[in-house]
Amino acid sequence: MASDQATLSRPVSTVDPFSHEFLRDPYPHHEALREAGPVVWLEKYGIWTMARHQEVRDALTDWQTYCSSAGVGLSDFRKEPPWRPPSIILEADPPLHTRTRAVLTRILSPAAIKILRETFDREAELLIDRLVDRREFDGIADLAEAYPLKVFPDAVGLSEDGRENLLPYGSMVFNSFGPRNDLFDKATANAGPVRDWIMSKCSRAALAPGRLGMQIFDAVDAGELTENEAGMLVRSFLSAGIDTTVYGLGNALYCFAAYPEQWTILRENPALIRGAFEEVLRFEAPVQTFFRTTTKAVEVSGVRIGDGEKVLLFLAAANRDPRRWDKPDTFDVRRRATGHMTFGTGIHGCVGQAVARLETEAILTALAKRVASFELTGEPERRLNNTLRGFDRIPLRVVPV
Ligand code: OVV
Repeated sequence: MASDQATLSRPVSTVDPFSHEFLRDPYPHHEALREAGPVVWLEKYGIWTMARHQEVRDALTDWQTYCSSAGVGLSDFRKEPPWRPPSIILEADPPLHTRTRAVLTRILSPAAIKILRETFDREAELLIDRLVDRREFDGIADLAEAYPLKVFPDAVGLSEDGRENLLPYGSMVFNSFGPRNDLFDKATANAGPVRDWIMSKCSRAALAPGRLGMQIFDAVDAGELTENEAGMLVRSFLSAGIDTTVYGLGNALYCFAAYPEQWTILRENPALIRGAFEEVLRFEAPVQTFFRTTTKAVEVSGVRIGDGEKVLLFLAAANRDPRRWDKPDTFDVRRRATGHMTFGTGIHGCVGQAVARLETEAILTALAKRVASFELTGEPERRLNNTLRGFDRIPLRVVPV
């Protein structure tokens, strides 16, 4: 069994995808992993990885073979205890996933998003007006963090107090998908109080009536969820709904500061804003990776993967696979970028993606009205994370229209 020919000829890499060096500049490593083969053995962790578009997409679509219930990080929930009770949507398979997903799909439906738009647009305009009046600001703290931290918790129905716990919790969640390295240790150093605060906000009593959070509890009254499950789905909102959009907005600002001609194209034709956000997600994916675990032995392009093995899916590498994309390393807002893997695909494809688009379109639309160009007043500083790619600081000056 172990001396199987395909296993002996498997492509191998010694790279550590969670080292600082890799995370700082992943793109040469992505290329090496794509070129090494359709599926590559990572010696350092004893796991498989896929970095080509076709294989990543196929794995995400085949949830029967590539399951989520053993965790979507490196840690195998069948072998070691999870650091928190597993998410009942992200870290679940059908039939549990089907039931919880149906509730969030309804709460985040196009009709529900439409109701949020007016407030999200108004808050974006207020914030951008203030920042343009200031001229100079930090693109991360003052914009990419400030906006989602206002509009999303408001939409969920969270009270104002303690919202400073949301970013530390997100950092914990997304670093925990990687190995127990220095980034994980740093993010979880103050885990107790942050986790306690999060859980205290997940109860019916903590949520404002009528908002997204309480709508989850309405599903309890309708017999779709237990009270405990509803709290766990509110936790999913607070886990997945902030850092992802913070990193996405930050990466958008970075792209338009780095490629000013692309901002000019966008300003001259705001109809391109929707597609431009997809291109940001393709080009600088805020979510770089997720794992799956095999439920049976499977052959992928001539390589045998055994049962119960971890597979690291490189969403961000799929997004720049030259087999799929023309000039993959060029940031081009006119490109048809849909088909990128940043939101995933299949039954676990991002359920909140309409909220992410709503936030980004509101901000980019407000910026397009008031900002002729962005200038960096210093070097952007990266914030390293085992899953997310983005910045700690982007010192900006805007030139008003
Ligand atoms: C997509 C995502 C990321 C992080 C956490 C969760 C979901 C969750 O359901 O807790």
